[in-house]
Amino acid sequence: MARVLGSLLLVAAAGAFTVGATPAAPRAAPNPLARIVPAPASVTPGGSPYRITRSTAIGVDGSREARGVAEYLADLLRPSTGYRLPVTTQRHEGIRLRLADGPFGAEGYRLDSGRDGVTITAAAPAGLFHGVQTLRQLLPAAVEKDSVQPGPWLVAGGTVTDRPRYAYRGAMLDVSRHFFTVAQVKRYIDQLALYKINELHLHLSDDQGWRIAVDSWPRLAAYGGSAQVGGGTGGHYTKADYREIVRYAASRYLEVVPEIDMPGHTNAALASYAGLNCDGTAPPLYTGTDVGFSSLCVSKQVTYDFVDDVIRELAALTPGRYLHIGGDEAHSTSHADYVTFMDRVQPLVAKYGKTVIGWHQLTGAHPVKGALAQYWGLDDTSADEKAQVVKAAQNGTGLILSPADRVYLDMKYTEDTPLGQDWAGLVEVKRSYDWDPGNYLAGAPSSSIRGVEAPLWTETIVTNADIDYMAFPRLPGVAELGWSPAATHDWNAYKVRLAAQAPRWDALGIDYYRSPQVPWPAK
Ligand code: NGO
Repeated sequence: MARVLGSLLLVAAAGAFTVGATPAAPRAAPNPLARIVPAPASVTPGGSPYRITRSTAIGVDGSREARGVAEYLADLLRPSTGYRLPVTTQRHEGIRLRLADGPFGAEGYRLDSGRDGVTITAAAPAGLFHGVQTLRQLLPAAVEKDSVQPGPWLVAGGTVTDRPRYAYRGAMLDVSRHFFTVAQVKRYIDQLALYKINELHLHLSDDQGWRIAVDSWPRLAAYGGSAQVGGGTGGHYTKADYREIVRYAASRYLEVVPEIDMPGHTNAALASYAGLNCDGTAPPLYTGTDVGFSSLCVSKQVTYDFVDDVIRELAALTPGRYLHIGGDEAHSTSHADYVTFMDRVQPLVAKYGKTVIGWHQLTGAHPVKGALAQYWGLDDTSADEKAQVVKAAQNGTGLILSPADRVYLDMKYTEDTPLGQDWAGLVEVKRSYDWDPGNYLAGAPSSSIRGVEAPLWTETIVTNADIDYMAFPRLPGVAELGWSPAATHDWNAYKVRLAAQAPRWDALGIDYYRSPQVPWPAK
């Protein structure tokens, strides 16, 4: 009795719950509005919670997009609630998704929750989708399970008004060092969507493997894709596979950014076509993890015919705006050749209607107008190198920040981490979160900072469990750096919100690193 009273008091103290029509149901305080990751721009708790019940429907206006988001939400909620949750355009008690003019931008939303329902309002479908991710986190973690759970399914009362700090919030998966299937990529996409990440960068080629079918150069995938680190069988995406990844990502409001890394990191291509080599001799396939030993032949015309074909075919598969051309660690290309190569290749990206992204070494050449550079240096990268990047930013090059000693998800957490590398240092959860993209590169105009991206290089990463362990719990922190206003940044508050995500990961089957820096709930 004391316990029942205690929990009722707790619920009453949370200002959250009126004893309702079904007294037999277990009482629980709903997740507080202030527990969301990434932290919303503004949260005003208050009023009664909404309870999803057997009679809840999901109301939408007439648009196809709102209906699509509503169906996605219904698919999320049906297995664990066991409710029918029809999607309807009729007025109905329950959850409503509304597209309406308002100060929401391309991705923002407002979520209003009270006794009679939850309404998500946005100016664009992506905003509705992100609002749905917030609603998801307001529900108990058990909502993520794929079998019927007891509930109750309470959503705390109040209002969340939210929009992202940065338009570019990315995650990269290196599918070259180890190949990951379409199903594995989809699984990662679903994890990214939960944290409102909106860019999926796929590192599709490197020394160890070429992973995308190119009809005009079929040996790239057929032969160049047949290896991976450690000598496994590799693999590649057919065009249909790749379209399916793009379609699935789009259904989660992620844009796919394909990368063909050039002129270095090209052994898989050089092994597939002898003619691409300056000496006309194809090297063997490579299954090690060294970098910097390969280069396309800058002086041969066939190199540019090859790049033109690859970019044309890849651009045709890409509804997104960007095409990433790599450009890192071209240690086997002279500086003059590097500049010549980039001067010839960047216009090919524009020729096929796409915008260039390159690793930040591109700023040592002549980044074309509109190009973005992805910074992957360290806190202690030389002042000269940082100055080169900052100067490009001052001249209009946009920046995506991926500092390797902060957000490389392949870095070990501690010396004892079984997976990963440590060339950039050890990156515990606090270190990964505790920096500000807005003032990271002194002198870079704030308008040049387009966002952040967390790369997951896969020299040591093979399975879903490996991905989970390296991405969680660091990935949500990078997502928060990209989404949340700088004013919300506070490690001590963040670590509590982060800890509260753990039951959700358990329910989703995500196998995370239990960092001692985070006050995890007992298992
Ligand atoms: C570097 C290198 C990659 C490695 C990665 C491993 C960049 C941009 N180039 O990052 O080839 O896989 O480190 O951490």
